[in-house]
Amino acid sequence: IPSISSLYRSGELRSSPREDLPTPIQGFNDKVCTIQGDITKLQVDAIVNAANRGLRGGGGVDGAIQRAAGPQLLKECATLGGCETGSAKITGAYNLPCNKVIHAVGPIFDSLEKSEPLLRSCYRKSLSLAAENDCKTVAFPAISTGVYGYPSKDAALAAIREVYSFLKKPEGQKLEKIIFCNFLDKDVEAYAQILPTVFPPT
Ligand code: AR6
Repeated sequence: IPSISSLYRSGELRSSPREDLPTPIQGFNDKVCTIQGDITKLQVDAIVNAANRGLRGGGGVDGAIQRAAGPQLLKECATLGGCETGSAKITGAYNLPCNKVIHAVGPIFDSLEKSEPLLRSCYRKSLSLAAENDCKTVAFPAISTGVYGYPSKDAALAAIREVYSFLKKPEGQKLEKIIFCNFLDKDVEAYAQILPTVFPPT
């Protein structure tokens, strides 16, 4: 497994190396996993949607979630008054097999300096909403890595770090399983490379 610092040196990762690298910890790795496929099929407590600020539906994973949930989801979204970039809101799941949908608004990729705190914030808010609503199993797509243009490896590192910090907090103890549900090979590869550096296998 290449270390995070070797990924920085090779130029594969560009997130700020000044930030403290998480000390790899044993014991949390059974709480995170990755799968490749369609997030709308997952029977979990909550799936996270990569939404837009208007919460008005769209393409990509948002389109897939809206289609599978049925028109009532968009109706509920329309009552929420939108959502800031870096934040998240929760709704019912209607015809989806999960119980709740958490609509997170990731940043349109700009510089890492501007985009990384916003991407991390939408993972943090989503995890808080899950914990507050008793959602113990939560699945995330690779937020912002589609039309919003965030580089996959940088996005994976931001997501994994935020999950790591959240699981260490008291409110994170309620969560039982975080599933990174990737669709494209580039994101599958990014997670395969980075997840074991933060959550090493026992
Ligand atoms: N299951 C899991 N992941 C998926 C699925 C699926 N069914 N379909 C696509 N992905 P994107 P963004 C992956 O573009 O970049 C929408 O129009 C996809 O391969 O859906 O955050 C919204 O309304 C990619 O890795 O979201 C916003 O306007 C990831 O989901 C805007 O796009 C996210 O890609 C948000 O852009």
